[in-house]
Amino acid sequence: METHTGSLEGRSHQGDSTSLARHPKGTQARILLSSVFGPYAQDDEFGSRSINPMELYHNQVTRAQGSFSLRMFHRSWGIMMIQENISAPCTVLDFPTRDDFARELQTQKYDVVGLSSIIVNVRKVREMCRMIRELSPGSTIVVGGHVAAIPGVEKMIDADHIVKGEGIAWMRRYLGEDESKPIRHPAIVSGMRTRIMGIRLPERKGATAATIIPSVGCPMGCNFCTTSAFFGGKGKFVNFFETGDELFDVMSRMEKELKVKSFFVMDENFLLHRDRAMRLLDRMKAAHKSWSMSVFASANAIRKYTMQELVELGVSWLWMGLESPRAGYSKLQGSDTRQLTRELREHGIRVQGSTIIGLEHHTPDNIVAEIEHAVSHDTDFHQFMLYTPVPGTPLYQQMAEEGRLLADVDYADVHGQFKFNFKHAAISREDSKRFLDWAFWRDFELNGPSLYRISRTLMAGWKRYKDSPDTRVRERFAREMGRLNGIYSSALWAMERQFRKVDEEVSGQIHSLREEFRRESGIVSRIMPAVLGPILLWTTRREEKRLARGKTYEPPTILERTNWVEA
Ligand code: B12
Ligand code: SF4
Repeated sequence: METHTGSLEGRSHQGDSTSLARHPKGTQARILLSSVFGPYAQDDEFGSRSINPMELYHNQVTRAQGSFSLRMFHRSWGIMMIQENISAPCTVLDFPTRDDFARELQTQKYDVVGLSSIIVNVRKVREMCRMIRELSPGSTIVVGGHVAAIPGVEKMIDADHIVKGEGIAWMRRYLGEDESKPIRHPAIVSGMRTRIMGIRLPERKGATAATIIPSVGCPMGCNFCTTSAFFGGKGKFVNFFETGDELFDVMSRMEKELKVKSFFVMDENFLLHRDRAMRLLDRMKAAHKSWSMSVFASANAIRKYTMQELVELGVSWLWMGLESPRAGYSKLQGSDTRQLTRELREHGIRVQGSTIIGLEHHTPDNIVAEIEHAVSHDTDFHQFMLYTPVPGTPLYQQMAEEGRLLADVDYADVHGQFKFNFKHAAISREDSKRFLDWAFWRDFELNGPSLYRISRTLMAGWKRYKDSPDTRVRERFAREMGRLNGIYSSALWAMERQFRKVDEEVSGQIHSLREEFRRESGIVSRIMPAVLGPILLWTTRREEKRLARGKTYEPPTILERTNWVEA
């Protein structure tokens, strides 16, 4: 395993060199690993922001889509990975409230409390360190995750160790364990509490994909990319599973444990490692696995595969950067991303585009055209983010040297969904938010709800592959189509009616797709919309009203113990 860990010194009176640090109790030490406290979707003095909820889609992808927005939560996988790979008694506390956190510190005795955070939540980390000192003064405080990249963070929070980069190896070393032992992957259900159109979808075992984390970091090293920078930067990354064989074994284990056939592969650029992916495909073919996979990949990495290879691999959802071709990122080199997106969708691969607003060459005169270009990809989902120099990245370094970082911006607002944190040559801070908001709105107005778009892509895939000679491929599309039969065809019925208010033309397109569903699918899909459609229309409208009144959603608090013995 290639690792890149480093450290900043913690409290000066402790004064140890973190890379040499060892806990005296070794694997007997009792460990608490916690994410930062909620609630998240509100404005408060600890840096929570109502526009920054603990949700992926609603935060940065479908946030302008009102009641059609896809709502769900994801666990804190970093601390789950660490917990699974140490033999000390360990508790993971995910999404606690401050009271939950205080109670856990008071009712259990912990030798080590590890906090995981990203930069926006640094003030919560400061408060949690304060609480630990007060409520559990004997505990050693370890802080990890992206928050560690803030320059001078050791002066902002009262921690003993601040760990930059990969944390499993660090924690193993700290507890005196063999850090080169193979990584054991925890069983992770990728999402929870999914809501669409005002209803919470039932949670059946196996219905939600398993998350697989093959590696962290990305060797492409784009200048703004915080995950690439945090795990070593250009040319570097940390592989947890080097080979296709190892990945196949992990996925087979997850298939058994979680009863899943679909996987959310959390790797910044999964398709870049072609040998690993192709070996995985060989094993899948040999074992007749008709799995589906959601992956992140850059356009140049996708181009290394034929459509047939992608379909056989089971790639069913792809997250891809669509930065302006004028920005000159090497990951886009030689790609016509519009044509690529169209082609992928024709093969049933749902595309999530990601576009950066406020690149150096953007001006008030050209930004509208650039957004129109992005939106014209007609991807299934579209994420928009402000160009943001984030501590730890080459871009941050460059902006600091050029004196362009704005001094008075709170870290809680440096998340790419609010306003610039730097001086742009042509676009003002206020306008940055206006353009960003407009991009989300324009994508929704022109292309319709993402829920409709994914149904359309799936239909294209189904029509193309329903008679495929490859049984693995055929089975996968039948499975995915089967899932759409009931609830999605009813959702289309409700969407068609509700969207008439926004755009008649899109509503008409939804109607045509619904007709296609009627023709292509079974009896369920013909009858169900008549019953469930009106109910969904009612829940959709109820949800619109709730959202207008300021309704937000919070993840549940989760507590999990491993190797546990009561103290
Ligand atoms: C899943 C995810 C989420 C989930 C929730 C995660 C959670 N429960 O907190 C959701 C979707 C809700 C989310 C939301 C947001 N996210 Co997010 N998210 C991710 C994502 C895609 C995966 C994280 C992950 O699990 N990675 C894999 C694990 C293994 O890596 P890891 O978490 O970094 O953990 C390793 C090390 O950091 C370290 N470590 C971590 N914790 C600890 C603790 C200790 C004690 C130690 C020793 C070590 C350690 O060891 C781990 C193993 O090596 C990352 C991108 C990425 N590829 O990492 C972005 C990312 C973390 N998110 C990011 C951002 C900015 C956000 C948002 C602000 C949204 C936005 N506008 O972009 C919101 C914030 C919400 C909020 N209110 O806090 C940024 C963070 C930037 C930064 N430098 O701080 C990232 C890096 C994406 C990016 N490239 O910009 N996110
Ligand atoms: S290709 Fe994507 S993940 Fe890799 S460095 Fe660039 S932005 Fe980051």
